[in-house]
Amino acid sequence: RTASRHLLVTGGAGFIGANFVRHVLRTTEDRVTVLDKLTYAGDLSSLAGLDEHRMNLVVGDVCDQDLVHSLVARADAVVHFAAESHNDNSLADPAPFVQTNLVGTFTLLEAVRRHDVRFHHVSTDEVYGDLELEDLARFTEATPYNPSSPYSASKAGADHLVRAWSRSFGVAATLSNCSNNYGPYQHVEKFVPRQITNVLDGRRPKLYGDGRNVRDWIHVEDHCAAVLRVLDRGTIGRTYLIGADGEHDNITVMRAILELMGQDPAAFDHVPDRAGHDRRYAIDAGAVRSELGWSPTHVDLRAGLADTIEWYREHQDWWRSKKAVTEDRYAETGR
Ligand code: NAD
Ligand code: TDX
Repeated sequence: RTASRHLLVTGGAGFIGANFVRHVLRTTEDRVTVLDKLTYAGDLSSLAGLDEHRMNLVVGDVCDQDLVHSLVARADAVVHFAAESHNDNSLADPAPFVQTNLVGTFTLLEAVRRHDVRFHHVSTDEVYGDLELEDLARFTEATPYNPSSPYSASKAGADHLVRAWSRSFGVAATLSNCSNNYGPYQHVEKFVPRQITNVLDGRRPKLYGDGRNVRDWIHVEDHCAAVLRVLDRGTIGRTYLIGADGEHDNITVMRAILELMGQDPAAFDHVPDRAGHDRRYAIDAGAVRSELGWSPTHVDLRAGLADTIEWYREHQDWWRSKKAVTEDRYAETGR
């Protein structure tokens, strides 16, 4: 690994991207340029307080070919987080998912091909579809793709583009598919921060369907450390699955949040289920553990949730302006 690199981080003002930029500045000598469109999901203040000599933000679109080419030409590596990321939004309006997730990834791939730049693509376990609750299987790098939602289909398509550009054009790419993240700077539309901020606001938390859907939770810091590990030591052309053995059903996570916040664990509403709602995700992260020597540090979900609750309590100025708009959007769909 070279001593100091210049990384281009797309989507660096979003949840995982901002945590990644902070992780890189804390643990390496690298410099970072963030390319972010600052959609409803991006927030300048998620990058506040960082060393201006090592991090700069370019506000722009990953689909903007000229801009992407000029930035990629000046980078040693690209880490691609930018995406439309929320399943519910993809059911309401899939268009930006196809545009950003597919055309955006294509635009970056053409640029790294032309300028011969290392590329890491950040993706999701949702490309594999879902597992049965009764099934003991977990997703591996060999699991066939079977996405359910417009979001996961657009991410699956993007993954296929990356693999094709790697194989056909020799682009120096790696991919990672991670399970559900939680932690600071996550938009209040997502499950964990939505319920925490509901409680802080005196609203009742909302559980979709029967709440037995299982997600495999990982703290965002552990995901960021794994992505950096793949960028540094991953084998070119390969896919790595990232997860922290954190399977829990939604109702269990809901009750834990309520208990940790001093509420009655039954004080939530049941709301109509999400269309096409995936039942269970579970990641076998054996390769990233054994081959790359990564392991998660936040292994206790309750402790991680307690820290996250504390963060949202202390950073009301960060989420307050997003909350009303988000809940108005949910109200339109009865959720
Ligand atoms: P997020 O929605 O919080 O952030 C996305 C960021 O991308 C925002 O800052 C937004 O402004 C930016 N963006 C959107 N469209 C853009 C465009 N056209 N050009 C430039 N920037 C644009 O998402 P997140 O949860 O941080 O997810 C980041 C990545 O990680 C995504 O690729 C997602 O698929 C993947 N992922 C997320 C999770 C999870 O649990 N959140 C799990 C696995 C993988
Ligand atoms: O209010 C809610 N109530 C509820 O029961 C919300 C917002 C969600 N849910 C359920 C749906 C899911 O089973 O909680 C679970 C988690 O929901 P989300 O936070 O919307 O995440 P999910 O759909 O699982 O997708 C997430 O993980 C994989 C990210 O949003 C994706 O970007 C990532 O790829």
